[in-house]
Amino acid sequence: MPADAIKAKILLLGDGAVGKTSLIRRFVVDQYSDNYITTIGTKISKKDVTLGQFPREADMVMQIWDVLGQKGYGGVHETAVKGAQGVLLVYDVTREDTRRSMEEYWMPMVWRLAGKIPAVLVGNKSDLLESRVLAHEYLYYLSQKYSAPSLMTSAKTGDHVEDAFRNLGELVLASLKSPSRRIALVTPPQEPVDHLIRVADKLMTDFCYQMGGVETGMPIVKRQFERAGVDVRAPTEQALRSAIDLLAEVERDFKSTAEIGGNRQRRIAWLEGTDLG
Ligand code: G3D
Ligand code: MG
Repeated sequence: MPADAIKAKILLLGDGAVGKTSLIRRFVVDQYSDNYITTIGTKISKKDVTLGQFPREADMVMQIWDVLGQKGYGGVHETAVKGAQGVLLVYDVTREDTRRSMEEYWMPMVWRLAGKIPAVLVGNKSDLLESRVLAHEYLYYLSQKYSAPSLMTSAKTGDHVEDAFRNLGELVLASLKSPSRRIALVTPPQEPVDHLIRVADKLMTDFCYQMGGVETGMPIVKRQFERAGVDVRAPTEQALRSAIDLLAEVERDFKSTAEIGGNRQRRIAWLEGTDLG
């Protein structure tokens, strides 16, 4: 990629298990695996693409953010959505609830945090559909409703995966050429979030903040959460307590004893519900 390539932050959002991680794997390394590993926090990949038509092509470095699909992780999601230039909103064409939650949860979240940024709607797992007619009609309806392109993909066969990312790339390119003022929209209030999920969310965002960012912080959080046995879908108090201890252990390499003690105390206070800001 030439040095003047455009850099764009692209984000995938949608419920757990709709295929976000698989779509990124397919697009970035052209592979597919059946092993389902819940994404913890955020993972960032890069892919170079050439967009536009000859002779006016443009190079773009896509920084692709894979974000955990568990609802309630407001801090983690906010960090990911802020500053994003484009979003792939993904649902699973075989699970109606994931389409509803794309419309009722993920889209409003993007609008609230980043305004109306370029978006492409993706109905994934098309290989599992028996009749594609209805699914296509539905996709068309969504596309009209939100004035956004929509595609049916399969990360498994690779069908339309590249199209989805390139489509978004083109939209981002166009929006960078004629920037419009983006107004964050007011969206309906969300359901209250489980206390332990809020704590897990705060631990992730707090640690990443202390480490100077998601790229450095999140891989560490992920490792320690795994060691502590934290299930991000339903974290237990005990697992979070042990994650707090493990994070403190990591901090021993580069923080003062006083700082580590302070961090630990603050995190325990969140867990015990005495202070959740
Ligand atoms: P997520 O990152 O959105 O949570 P994943 O989703 O990419 O981890 O995928 C969740 C499950 O759906 C995985 O299967 C994965 O293999 C499967 N999957 C993803 N995309 C497709 C697709 O296009 N077609 C089919 N048939 N399956 C897909 P398991 O079985 O491990 O749950
Ligand atoms: Mg995932």
